[in-house]
Amino acid sequence: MALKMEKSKELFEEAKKYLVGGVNSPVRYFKPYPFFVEKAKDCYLFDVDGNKYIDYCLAYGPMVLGHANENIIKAVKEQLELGTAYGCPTEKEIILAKEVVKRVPCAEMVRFVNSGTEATMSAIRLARGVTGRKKIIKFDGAYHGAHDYVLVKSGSGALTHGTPNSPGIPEETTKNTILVPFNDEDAIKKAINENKDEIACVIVEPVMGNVGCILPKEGYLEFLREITEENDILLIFDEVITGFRLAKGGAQEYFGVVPDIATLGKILGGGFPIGAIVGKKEIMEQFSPLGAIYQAGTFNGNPISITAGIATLEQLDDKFYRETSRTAKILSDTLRDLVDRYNINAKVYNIASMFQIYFNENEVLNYEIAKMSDVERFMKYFWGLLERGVFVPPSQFECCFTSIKHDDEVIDKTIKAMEDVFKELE
Ligand code: HOZ
Repeated sequence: MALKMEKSKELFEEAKKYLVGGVNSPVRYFKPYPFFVEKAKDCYLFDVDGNKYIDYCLAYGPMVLGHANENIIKAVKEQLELGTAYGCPTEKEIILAKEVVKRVPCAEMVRFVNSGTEATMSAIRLARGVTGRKKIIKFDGAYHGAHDYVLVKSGSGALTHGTPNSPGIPEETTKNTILVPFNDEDAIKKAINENKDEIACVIVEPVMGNVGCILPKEGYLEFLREITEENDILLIFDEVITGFRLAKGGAQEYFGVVPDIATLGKILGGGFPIGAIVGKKEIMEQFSPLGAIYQAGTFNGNPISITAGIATLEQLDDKFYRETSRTAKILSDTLRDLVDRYNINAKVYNIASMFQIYFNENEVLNYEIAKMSDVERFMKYFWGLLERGVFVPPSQFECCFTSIKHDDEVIDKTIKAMEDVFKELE
């Protein structure tokens, strides 16, 4: 290995004794061992062996302002002095909720939770409670967090580590989860026809960001909106990744398709744990204490995450969207050029600040096609970049992100690293 990683190796050996697989989330593990981070600033991660990496993983999405953002630090420090959890409401929750409602088209009301997983779990419960129906439709390869309703044919670490259907989930729990391929109108029509009046919701990542970066075909999200409306099925956009990223109002603003419910997370917490369920008033009011659908949590709306969220959204101006989209496009175009120049079987996808290369000869429209990618070649690309100081998520089935701190100098360094890596990719 060209990289000096002795200290990381030592820490990994120690970590394995106490932490399952040496990590606290499977996506963080890669062979032979991951680097251990000492600190992070702007678009850089610094590891315990003194290596510095340009970071395109960005903690799997939240750090769009870069690491250790000054305004967030200042706001959170002030809040720390005032207390970290009250179990009582605060004015700041109203401030952040108002910001969310102002930006996100479907959001008339908000419930803050602590992770994207909690958000999708509660959103599905809400949809089932409101409609009185049990079945849900989910897309093959979509990842909506690590809870039982949705951990079937799932993406992200579950796919990377070869367990898209997790043992430990009773089939009774997932027998009501109907799976269909993404971007396939006939498949979902068929599923709806075969389960008439039984489906509570369709849950979809408008851009599939947990199996790489799969874009919806033109008109596909509009089609989902129409077919769900026609069949009194609630449409849930899981915008944990796309929320506040594709546009101020997320994918629903970007594509002009407004769901009934949306789930948010990642960017919303500015690097602190958060999730949110948002939606139309008459739906959201079915949550307890107004309605009977129970949803609760000691740290829901905790003042630290809320403070960081306010300080984050304040900084997401037009320049932020313009710049993060511009840099992600430059890198995507670079990869496409390199694919052509070296005649590599690969496809590159990009939208706003998201991008990914698939080592795959086919257009990647869904999970089945994504799975045909050459993951060994991807890991060669990953290591080539890492050895040159560029960190992309260590899986073919994750997505890269740019932050506002990825300036032209950083992008040029990345391009140089990509060019060098492609020279070695056979
Ligand atoms: N959505 C993230 C990865 N695609 C989750 C990160 C994790 O599992 O740790």
